[in-house]
Amino acid sequence: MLKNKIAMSLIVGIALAAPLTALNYLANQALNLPFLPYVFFNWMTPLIPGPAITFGIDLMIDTLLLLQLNVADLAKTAEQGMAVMLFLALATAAGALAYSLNAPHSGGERPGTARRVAGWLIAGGFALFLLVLGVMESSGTLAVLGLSVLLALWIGGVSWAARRRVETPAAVVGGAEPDAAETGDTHPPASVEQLNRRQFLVTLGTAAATVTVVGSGLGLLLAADERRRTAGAGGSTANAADLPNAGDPVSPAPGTRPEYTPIEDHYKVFLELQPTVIEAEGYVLPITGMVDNELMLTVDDLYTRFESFDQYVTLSCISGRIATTLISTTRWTGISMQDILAEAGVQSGARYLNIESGDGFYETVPLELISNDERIMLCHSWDGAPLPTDHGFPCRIWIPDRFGMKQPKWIVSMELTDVENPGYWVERGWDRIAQVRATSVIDTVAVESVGTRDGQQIIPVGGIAWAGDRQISRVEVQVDGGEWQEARLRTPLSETTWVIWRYDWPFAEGDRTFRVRCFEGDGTMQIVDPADARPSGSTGIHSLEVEV
Ligand SMILES: Nc1nc2c(c(=O)[nH]1)N[C@H]1C(S)=C(S)[C@@H](COP(=O)(O)O)O[C@H]1N2
Ligand SMILES: [Mo]
Repeated sequence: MLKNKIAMSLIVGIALAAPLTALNYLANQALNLPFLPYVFFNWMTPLIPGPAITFGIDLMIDTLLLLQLNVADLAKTAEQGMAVMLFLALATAAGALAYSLNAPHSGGERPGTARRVAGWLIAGGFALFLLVLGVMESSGTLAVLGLSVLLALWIGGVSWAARRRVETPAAVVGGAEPDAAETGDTHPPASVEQLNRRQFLVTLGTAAATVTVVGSGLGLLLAADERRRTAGAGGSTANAADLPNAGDPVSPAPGTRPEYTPIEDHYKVFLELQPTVIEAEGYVLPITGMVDNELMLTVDDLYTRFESFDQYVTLSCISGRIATTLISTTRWTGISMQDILAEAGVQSGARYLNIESGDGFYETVPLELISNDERIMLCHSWDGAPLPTDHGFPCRIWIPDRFGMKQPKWIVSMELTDVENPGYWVERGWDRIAQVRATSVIDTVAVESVGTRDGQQIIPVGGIAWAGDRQISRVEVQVDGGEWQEARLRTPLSETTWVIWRYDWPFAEGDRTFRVRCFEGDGTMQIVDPADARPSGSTGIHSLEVEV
């Protein structure tokens, strides 16, 4: 009987949680209401200790790699899926508890007041908590009203389910029930009870399934439509012929990644489950604290008030493993942080620039770094167009030779201070400086592109090497543990971008293992001892086995 009751409670819980989630998703797509599973997840993740997050992320990446899936593409989707599952589990638990405290005992009598009150406190508390989280995310009238209605419907569902199970047996069985219980003759009420239970389950199941399928189906249609509309925008304007190294004699081996990443393929990393949207209208960037003149920069100011300049930039994520796909190259346009700070007038004693972002991310840049490096820029455009939303509209900072974690996107405020305020990921155990580590990767062993050179048949092998702003002086390739051979280097797009290398391998058939290593501008070899990404970025040699 107890098992029965637990099963019934769980069924009721999930039958209410699923339509709640589906309707919320539809309202999110149609009316821009906050999507509670994401809101909850975003609220929860900063509270989790750093090592636990890293463990979770590692587990996810391992799983994706094991399934041979593209980590850069799928990590966010997997995380979103987890957020929805977690929310479904929580809402099911809350609904099941509230229901079981309110539903009739096996004999049909109502539970005592204390139990019922506890049930309503759980349901009401859960709904109120979600409402508060939702309103913190978006406090518009529509959002408040919409979420209230959704959550009220959910509470109504719990109440309906509990009452139906109380009233129906009484109505059908009438006054006979106590007698039956007394004489121990439970047979007739039990079969009525069974019928009643079946009907209840059918009604509940049909209603839940219908709302869930229709709600999530419509929501997914709207989402697909939105993707189609936004996909048309943007697109790379860069033409290979316009790139600064056009005509370089070293051409990439076939299968090497594009030297200039199309914007739509640029890797993306952000804390929350969805990118932060900042509207241009009404946006101001306050630059405050230890300055003589506080500045309030509008989006227009970003484009026109200072002189803009271009830099080709390779950006990478510190959490990537050897040969990570979390690395890309494009053209950044922005204004020098030195110019901005000159206009603000830095007061003596100021030592740090604290930056805050629209998604709650934060970082600190030492002012000394800025005054020594005019390349540090407040970037407003990529590839000749305003920064895409996903990549930080309206502005983000660029700091040469640092991993992405030091470089906030969606900047909403800057404050000059004399106290260091460790950044978001620094506080979670990652490197305080996060200087780029030299890395080299084999993209291709182009077995389909056999050629001849000096009478010898060759197979082009190629890839990238990168060392932040420290440049690459040499790349070497090794086959099956033989001598290290020097590859040819293509002139990079800038001193801070990756270098495309190519090695024309005099081939010999068989299963071959290729390894690559690079040397920095001053001759320092990349670190070849393998190390995990955490805390300072992964090191080690990339190797690739190929059947030739
Ligand atoms: N506001 C904000 N800025 C951020 C992040 C973030 O989550 N929020 N992630 C950082 C990290 S870890 C990386 S690797 C880069 C990624 O930039 P991209 O998504 O444009 O490639 O942004 C950095 N700046
Ligand atoms: Mo990152």
